[in-house]
Amino acid sequence: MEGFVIAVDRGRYTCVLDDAGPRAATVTAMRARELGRKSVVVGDRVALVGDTSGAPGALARIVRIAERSSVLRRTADDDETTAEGRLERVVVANADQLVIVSALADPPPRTGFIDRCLVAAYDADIEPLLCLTKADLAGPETVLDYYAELELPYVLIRPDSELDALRALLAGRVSVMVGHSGVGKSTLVNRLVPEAARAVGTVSAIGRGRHTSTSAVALRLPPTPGGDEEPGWIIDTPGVRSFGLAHVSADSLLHGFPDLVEGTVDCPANCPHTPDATECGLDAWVAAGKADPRRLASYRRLLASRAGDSDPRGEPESRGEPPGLG
Ligand SMILES: Nc1nc2c(ncn2[C@@H]2O[C@H](COP(=O)(O)OP(=O)(O)OP(=O)(O)O)[C@@H](O)[C@H]2O)c(=O)[nH]1
Ligand SMILES: [Mg+2]
Repeated sequence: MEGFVIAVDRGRYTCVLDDAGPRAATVTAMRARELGRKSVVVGDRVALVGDTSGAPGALARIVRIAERSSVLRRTADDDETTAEGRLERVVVANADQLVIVSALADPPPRTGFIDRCLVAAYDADIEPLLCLTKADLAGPETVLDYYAELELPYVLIRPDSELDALRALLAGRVSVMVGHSGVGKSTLVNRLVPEAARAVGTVSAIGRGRHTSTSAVALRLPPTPGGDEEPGWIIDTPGVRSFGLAHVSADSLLHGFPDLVEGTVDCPANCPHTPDATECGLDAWVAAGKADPRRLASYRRLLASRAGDSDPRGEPESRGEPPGLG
């Protein structure tokens, strides 16, 4: 039987069988020995044998993982010469859309983090969507101004807002939400999928969430009125503090900055684009008003963090991660 992995918990994989209706029981499975060390993650399409009845206590086995159409990865650190930098986590497989969730306040938006997510999205060939939550608390102008040069689709969310625009963007696709803890990912999932009943947390006084969600879960979106195609899936993930990019080559980092790409056409061969690269075309590009100097600064912070020159997060955040992601 073919299935789709919707949750992973301590060696047990929750799967839905293809062609099973939305009300069908889920199948609990373990990995078969023949998978070797290959990890199974949420979003994987798998082949199952054994007891796939979904009855209480039934246990199936995952014997094969289908080739993945995309793999969203992050590392614990940016520097691949360190153990942390080599610790790579696959966040999800087969996502078509990365929903970068950022609150406009409480916790405040961090464009450095969003930039990292964009790099990861373009690198994995997953389309990005910026989802700005808590629009009832602050306006989106500063964030949108920063991305003005990019054709980055976005949605604004407030507690009472209609979700039609977001639903239309999610329809028929596998979308994964990423963002800091407390930005409202699970709150939004609960609004999109009322029976999801994902736990939501409170944001502490210093503006940091408490990592309410501890593992990734895929939820089937309700059918769109009149639509008879597969309505799509939304994957809620635990909040992350950082989005390490050690797995992305220095050249590929630039893909996360499409507004800067054209500024590098006159660079000498093998230009590192760093501030000390005197012939780098990016300084002139920004001086001519073709891109926002803050975007160039963000790109160069990422370049520097790979070399271990600065705080890999580029942001004043402490280390440490909640368990369970990836
Ligand atoms: N004012 C306001 N509060 C919101 C909004 N969306 C979510 N919240 C609140 O923000 C808090 C955190 O929401 P969660 O949905 O748990 O955040 P999360 O991103 O899932 O957090 P983790 O699971 O820890 O990663 C809750 O108290 C929500 O009620 C919003 O649009 N406006
Ligand atoms: Mg959550």
